[in-house]
Amino acid sequence: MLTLISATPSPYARKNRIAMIEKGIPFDLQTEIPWHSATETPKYNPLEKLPILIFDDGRPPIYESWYIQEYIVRKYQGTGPDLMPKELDDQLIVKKIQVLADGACDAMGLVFFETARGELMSKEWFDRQMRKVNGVIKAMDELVRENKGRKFLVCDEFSVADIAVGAMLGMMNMVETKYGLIHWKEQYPELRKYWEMLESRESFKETQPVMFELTEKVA
Ligand SMILES: N[C@@H](CCC(=O)N[C@@H](CS)C(=O)NCC(=O)O)C(=O)O
Repeated sequence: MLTLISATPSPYARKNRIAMIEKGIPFDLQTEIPWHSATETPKYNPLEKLPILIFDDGRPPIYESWYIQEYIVRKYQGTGPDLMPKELDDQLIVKKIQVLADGACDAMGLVFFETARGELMSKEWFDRQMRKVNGVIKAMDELVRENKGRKFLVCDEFSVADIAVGAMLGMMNMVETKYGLIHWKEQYPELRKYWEMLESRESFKETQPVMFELTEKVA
């Protein structure tokens, strides 16, 4: 049996959870707060980050969400949907979309900890990260509009690119609802429609992000 170390708000772990649910791969979920001292993440990953996929047969654990997606897609080819187009050029487009979606999540993570610094918060740093977030959201909206009514981003087939963008927008929705830091849904109605279509899938419904409260000082 596989175990995924995950956190309830993590868009990264959500991607892996969605991919495994879509493919019908059974796994146990180990939910943690990676910022707290009780986390098991350093035991498995020197970067001390989740998601981490643990095997029960002695194989070393793997980490980094895009790498886990790669593992799921390649090792479970033939189990459930491919989640990856057949042609190399299309695969490379999928990976480029993943880079942007993950980068937006990284920038929003930095914003989150910057705002926690209170008076020490750097407005320049905050604005720089928000530019990245808004830039990626705009680029994703362009992609959806260029797609002209096709349901999914690459080859009109559901893939890990859609999972990455959906998880990223889910994070942005949570941030918008809880902190009001961004307002993308009114600005980009087409992107919103695409995101809502993704969120209506069972795998997305089962993995709704939920923010946790940090009780230990992190930054
Ligand atoms: N690039 C990594 C990012 C993972 C990441 O930032 N995870 C957060 C939780 S959402 C974490 O574990 N942070 C703990 C830390 O950075 O110390 C991935 O895609 O897996």
